[in-house]
Amino acid sequence: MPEVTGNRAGLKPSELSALERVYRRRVDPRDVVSDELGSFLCEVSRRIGRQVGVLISRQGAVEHVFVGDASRIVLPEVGRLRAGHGRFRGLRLVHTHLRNEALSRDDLVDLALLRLDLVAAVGVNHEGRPADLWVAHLVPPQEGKSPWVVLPAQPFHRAEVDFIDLVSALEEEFDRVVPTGRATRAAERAMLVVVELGKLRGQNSHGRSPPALPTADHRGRIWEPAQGSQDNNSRVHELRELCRTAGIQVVDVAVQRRPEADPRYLIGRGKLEDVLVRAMQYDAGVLIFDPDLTPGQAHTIAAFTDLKVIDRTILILDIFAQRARSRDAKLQVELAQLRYRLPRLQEENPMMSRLVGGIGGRGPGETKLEIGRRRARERLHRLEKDIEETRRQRKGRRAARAGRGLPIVAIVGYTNAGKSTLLNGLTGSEVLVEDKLFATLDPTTRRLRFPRERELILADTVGFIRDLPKDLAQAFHATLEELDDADLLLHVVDSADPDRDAHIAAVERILKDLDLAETPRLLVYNKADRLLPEEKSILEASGRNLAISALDRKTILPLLSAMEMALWREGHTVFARNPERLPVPSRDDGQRRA
Ligand SMILES: Nc1nc2c(ncn2[C@@H]2O[C@H](COP(=O)(O)OP(=O)(O)OP(=O)(O)O)[C@@H](O)[C@H]2O)c(=O)[nH]1
Ligand SMILES: [Mg+2]
Repeated sequence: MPEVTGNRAGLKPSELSALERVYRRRVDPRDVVSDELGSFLCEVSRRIGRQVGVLISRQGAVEHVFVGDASRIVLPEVGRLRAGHGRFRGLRLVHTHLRNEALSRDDLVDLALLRLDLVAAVGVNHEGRPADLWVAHLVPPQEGKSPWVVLPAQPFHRAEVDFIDLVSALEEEFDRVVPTGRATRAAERAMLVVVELGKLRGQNSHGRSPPALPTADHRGRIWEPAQGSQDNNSRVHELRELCRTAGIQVVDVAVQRRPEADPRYLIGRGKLEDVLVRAMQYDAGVLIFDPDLTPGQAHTIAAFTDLKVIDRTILILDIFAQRARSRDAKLQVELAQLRYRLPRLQEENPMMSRLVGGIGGRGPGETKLEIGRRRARERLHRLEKDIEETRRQRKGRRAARAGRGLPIVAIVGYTNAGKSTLLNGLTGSEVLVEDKLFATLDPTTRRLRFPRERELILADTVGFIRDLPKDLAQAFHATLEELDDADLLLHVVDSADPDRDAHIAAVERILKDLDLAETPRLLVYNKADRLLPEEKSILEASGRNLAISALDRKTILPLLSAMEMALWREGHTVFARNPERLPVPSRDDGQRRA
């Protein structure tokens, strides 16, 4: 005989065995609950002064019997993991309410999160008999509408709810609104949770309020009136792009502003419940948070739900893991993943155990991520050693290259700005170009020959992103060290991106962190073909900006001259970082300089 669970403490053996016998009862599938069962539950509830609940299957069998206290009941663990198919769990909750009170918020949240067929409360009257029947069921998602419908209370013995009719009508309706036969699995369907902390409405990211009317500032930039959620929009947009790159379908976005993060859940608990309910409605299998979760938040949220819980950094790491091709890149990504995960690897961390495989849990190559703390630490040390080794090798290669005395020009910039396209355009190469974030992980270098036997080395680099995850920045430091040797940086900007200025600022910040603030650079406004002519002329007005289209070779010519000018000013090589390096022999000056 299955057990009665919940708040059993202090119940008499006779009361317990009466409750156990409930498992033998059957209910007509058409009834929400039979008269007999309803009456019995009320009677016992009254006697023990606690709520009593049952979960009933579609066939009318009692699957669980459990006990609460006078005003609440906690459902047994029925496994919140979504069943393979079908929208509802095939179980309904029927429980008693000792003061004949209406369904509580807890009841409704349980209904939604467990995807119950419906939830019903049988009110107990002062004689211990059924008073009213309170019923609620889920409805398909509709913007601005609550996810459930609470039916008006009906006197228990005259209640008219045909359970089978109701549930089949609901299933049909859900299928119409959110078809189950869609291409993506729940595991690839995500709900985004974006939280903006500590900012007041109308302030931009620097805490300054832009003027109320569109005005041009001293640099000719147009300030739009404050949009309020402008900053959020760009964050949501970027998170969506990351999802697209990772192959995740975004089904819904929740945005919350709050003065500070909730220490336990990042967003408040009530908001988290709302998010989970919506995720259920849209059949999402993944929650993605931005900003990143602390290890503690990740743990508590994951314990709250069976959805996969990840954050922006895990998502970026996941993309990197998918894209890493060379041994170097794979080592670096794995190191970054381990560094991020180690503090989150607690004993039985539900977040981690659920991360194994699939989105957020993909490692580069064959690596498994489900390792324990000790193994993780060992692996980390091993990786650090290996990376140090490859770093030495690279250093050797770089020294050899430097020995050849060619100036080095590195293409840097925000991800998807068109860096690889520009490398291809300049050198006629065919480096992978994609309209996705982080297409390039492995730096490519090419030689570029100018007339007059001038030659340089052009290096493509990994794209930057706002709030570049620290672990990732560290792991890629080795690759980015190549930038240390650069004589000139081409900072490529997607000029048609509405977040252009924020991207420029993010790149500048990262360059500064990498100690490259002093390296000469050319700001290259790419994708000018996507600009309106007047926008283009505003950009070019300063005279120093280059507006090009990397796809169109003839627009690149001025950039070539600018590079030549910067490196061989007046026919002399100007080596920014390594003035001691051997110069390029060139016919017109004939002499060698030291
Ligand atoms: N319209 C237009 N599209 C461009 C231009 N340059 C690049 N693109 C497109 O922008 C997308 C990204 O180009 P990539 O060269 O891969 O960009 P990237 O900066 O190397 O990106 P990551 O390596 O991912 O950081 C591709 O779809 C390109 O075709 C341009 O001048 N005009
Ligand atoms: Mg690239």
